[in-house]
Amino acid sequence: MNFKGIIDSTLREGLQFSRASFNLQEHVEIFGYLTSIGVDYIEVSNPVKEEVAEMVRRLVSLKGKSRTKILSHIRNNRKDIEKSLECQVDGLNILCTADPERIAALNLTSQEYLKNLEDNILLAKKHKVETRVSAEDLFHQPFELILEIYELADSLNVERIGLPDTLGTALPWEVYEKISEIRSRFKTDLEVHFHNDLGHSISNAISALRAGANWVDTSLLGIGERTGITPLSSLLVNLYKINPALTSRYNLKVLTAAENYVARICQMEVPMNLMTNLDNGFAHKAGIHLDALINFGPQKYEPIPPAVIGARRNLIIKSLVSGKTTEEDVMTFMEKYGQD
Ligand code: HCA
Ligand code: CU
Repeated sequence: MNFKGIIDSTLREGLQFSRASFNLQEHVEIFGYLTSIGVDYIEVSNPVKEEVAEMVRRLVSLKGKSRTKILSHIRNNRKDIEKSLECQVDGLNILCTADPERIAALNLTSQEYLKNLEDNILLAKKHKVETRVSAEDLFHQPFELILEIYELADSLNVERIGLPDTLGTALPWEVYEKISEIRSRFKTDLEVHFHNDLGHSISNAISALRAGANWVDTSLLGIGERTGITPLSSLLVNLYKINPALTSRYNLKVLTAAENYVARICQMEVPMNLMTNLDNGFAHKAGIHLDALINFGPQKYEPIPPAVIGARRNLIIKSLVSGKTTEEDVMTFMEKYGQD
């Protein structure tokens, strides 16, 4: 596995979530959580819109000494690049299309579209900003044209090539095969982006890493267009379980507070399938589970201690399914283990 880091898109993909509309203050708070977790890149929306540019300039001014870099997510479009440069972002995440209908709708031939891309990458390079080029809907659009986009980007030495499963329909083994094939063709770093429509956004990210991808796009809670993308907490917990050294530069303890904050401002619950959900992430209810926990220790029914991600246990007694565990048992257990 050659995992190099995380590109968090809560402030771009996340803003496309139906319930999200972060104001300036909320942008700043989310930015604070992400930099304290220590994600490598933060992707922001396209500053070609002046209201977005204002937020981006503010985040750039707050960046200070944090090692997190800011990337603007833009189209294959000169104006978007010029506006991003004005905002002094560290890099550009250029999203391209290989869809013949979309290119025709721009009144361009695919050769003209590629020529524009070449000019745009060269403009970015001239200003010494990092550049990533991705092709929307990798799993459905014509692969020959996608490869032409990647080959051009690769020949101009972009920092990363982006591989998005835009519709969220790829299965983990298809991801493994496709990423392996693209890995064998290019030396450039590969960035992957998985939507969750069929529920595979986490497994697909892990499969892609196993196949040689280097960078993963995430968002807090996984929020994004439709069912969203790979949740930051889930990706980090997976990497921690694979090998704690993979996550040693991140502060996982902030994950629970960060995801609960985003849930609050989106006026929603943390989804029950995330470990950062304080009600159920580390809840223990069945008599058999409670007995084992109390007699043998929490590792009997916990994949990681809650303290790792700043979460907490919830031991539920006196329910229809619980056995004879008493309040005293729970207190003794909590005194012994805390959240570790
Ligand atoms: C979208 C675009 C995108 C872009 C991903 C990328 C996708 O549909 O809003 O820049 O690589 O899922 O294709 O998020
Ligand atoms: Cu997306």
